[in-house]
Amino acid sequence: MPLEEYDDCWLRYDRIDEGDRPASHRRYCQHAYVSDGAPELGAVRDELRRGIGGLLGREPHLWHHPPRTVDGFLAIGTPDEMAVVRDIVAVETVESLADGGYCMRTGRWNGADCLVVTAPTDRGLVYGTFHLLRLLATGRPIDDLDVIEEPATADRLIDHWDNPFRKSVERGYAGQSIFDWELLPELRPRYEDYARLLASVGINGVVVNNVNTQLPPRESANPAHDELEGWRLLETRSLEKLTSLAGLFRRYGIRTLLSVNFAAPMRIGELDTADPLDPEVEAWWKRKADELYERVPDFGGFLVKADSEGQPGPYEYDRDHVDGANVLARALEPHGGRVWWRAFVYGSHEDRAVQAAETFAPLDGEFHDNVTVQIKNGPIDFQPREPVSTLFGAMPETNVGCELQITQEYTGQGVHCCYHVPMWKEILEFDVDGEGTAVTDVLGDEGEGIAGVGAVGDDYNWTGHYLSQANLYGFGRLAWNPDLDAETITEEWVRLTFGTEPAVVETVSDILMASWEATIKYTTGGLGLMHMMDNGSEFLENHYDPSPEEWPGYHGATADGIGVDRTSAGSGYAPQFRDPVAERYESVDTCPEELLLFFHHLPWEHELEDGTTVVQRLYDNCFEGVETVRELRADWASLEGEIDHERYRHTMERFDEHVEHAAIWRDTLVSFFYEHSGIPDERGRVPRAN
Ligand code: GCV
Repeated sequence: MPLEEYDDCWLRYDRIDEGDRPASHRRYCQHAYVSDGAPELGAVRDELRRGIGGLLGREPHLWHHPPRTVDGFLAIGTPDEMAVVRDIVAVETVESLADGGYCMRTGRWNGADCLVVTAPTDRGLVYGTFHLLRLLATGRPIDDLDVIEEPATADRLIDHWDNPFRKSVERGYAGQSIFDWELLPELRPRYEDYARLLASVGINGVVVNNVNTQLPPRESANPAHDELEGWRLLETRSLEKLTSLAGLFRRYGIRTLLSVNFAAPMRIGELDTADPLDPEVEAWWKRKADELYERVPDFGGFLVKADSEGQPGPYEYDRDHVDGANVLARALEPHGGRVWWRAFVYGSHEDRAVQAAETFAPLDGEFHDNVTVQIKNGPIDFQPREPVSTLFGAMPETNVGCELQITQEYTGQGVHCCYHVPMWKEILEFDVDGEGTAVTDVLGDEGEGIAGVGAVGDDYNWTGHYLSQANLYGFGRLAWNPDLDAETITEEWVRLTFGTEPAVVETVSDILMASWEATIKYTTGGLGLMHMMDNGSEFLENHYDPSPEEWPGYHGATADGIGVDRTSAGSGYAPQFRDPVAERYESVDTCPEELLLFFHHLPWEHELEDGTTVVQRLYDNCFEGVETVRELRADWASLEGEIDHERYRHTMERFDEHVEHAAIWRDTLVSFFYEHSGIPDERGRVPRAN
């Protein structure tokens, strides 16, 4: 009986029949010569055993020296460790690659065919190995390879919103946290498999605890939130636990980071202030950083939510975010650590959309080099669709990071199928200055990166919904290479997860690709409305059901129209963009329809480009969204017998609930639109009052 049971996700390595796979797989993969030394190379060997053993039915013979009598072998190592890789890939080519980059090339050496995987760093060898195994698992030939890969952005992080000691996960829909801080430093087998999943898609950092490190003083806080103790992870007695986890992640090239509490010098230390300009506070952070690095030499750094939703910050001392971030940065700097300082602030402006840029843009250029300002993709909060944050174009002199949400807080949580990759593509490709500078270009330098709010929990299937695993996979692949198109990532995930049968690949891919648009339609009506989810009586259980009446400030519905004026005549979000982007949003005529009501308050009968009125389009979209979900359910049903029963059945149950819940959304929204507008649906689908 295994210690723990859980799904293999996309690292299944199911045996492929000899006749169904290219001959090159066996030719190059029966013998492998892997250098040793670094912990990452142990991970490489283990993965080759698992992967090749599973896919080909026999583990490779692992050589310590290059085989002389074998024609066809795999060699994995850095150029300075292996003559064979130096002879097949020029050293300068390898050395020019960014950390994490790698080359894979076939060639001849000593009269034998061989395939080399090489990289300037051991972490790159891990990524190269996973890439090779991905080719094998998806049935691609490997006899003529010439691949050079490097990550588009330096840091690719998963931010866990896990509450240590409680084991709960804020906005987690897959059970409790996989991290057991009571048990640590003892390690669970699951941690290693988690590290493998992350490394296989190029993730190189994990923040292990929630940005909410203490109870925020909210009226609606529930008892589950009362004991948030993430701040305790900085205590000396917790560091042994962190050390053990960090050692495990290190083997897969992943650095460990912590969310810290800005008031730690008071909560953990004996100080009576956390004022960032107080010399004793400065000294406290330095001592703490030294202590941490003594145990975890490759510690990644701190993530901080300050002066946001009740978390402490520099404002209490009349200091600003620069003062706050820089004191931590100075402590981490000698050790190569980084501060990820979140720009998620709201509460002081009537329209929260404008606040982050008003607060942070004036501070551009003042943050230390080892500070990254971490910006949520949009100005509100991970809505099904919202415009891109203006901050990406407003801090040219600052390292910035983009925060995306993998977990589906506002997109159906653990029940709805909503694939985020097409949304992330739209965000990452957004042209911030109208001159072709995409969000990804802004994230390209050293010290910049992408963080995804994690989705995994202790459930058998990791993410609550089997299809949500695709969001974790897709996040990693896009963070590595934002130029990959959504279809490629999707097909790759489906083939790895459900096998290569064409009908299955096509059906599952189509379901995923259609799901986000459908979610937008029934949860917002499209046209740029958002945040019509319930606030709930239970803080952690909200944002699932529809409740548009609760949020007049977000949708702006009145008897005469709907939408919020965020132009220069309104709250001023549109003019925070750089021209010509600002101009495009400013005018009703040029604002893209999918964001129209985010930027403009318009009469219900305002005519859209095709002559449909606003209210009619909202009705139509709500109905269409639910119709699509019904079709997705039917498509999934067609897979019965084509995939294993457990995953078929579980996902089918989710679709049953998804269809029902999407219809509740539709009925609530169309009734709401009808009640405010008084205009009936011209197609006679009479809205039902709730
Ligand atoms: C971690 C939203 C979420 C909170 C989350 C917060 C944040 O408000 O609902 O659960 O807290 O964003 O990103 O800090």
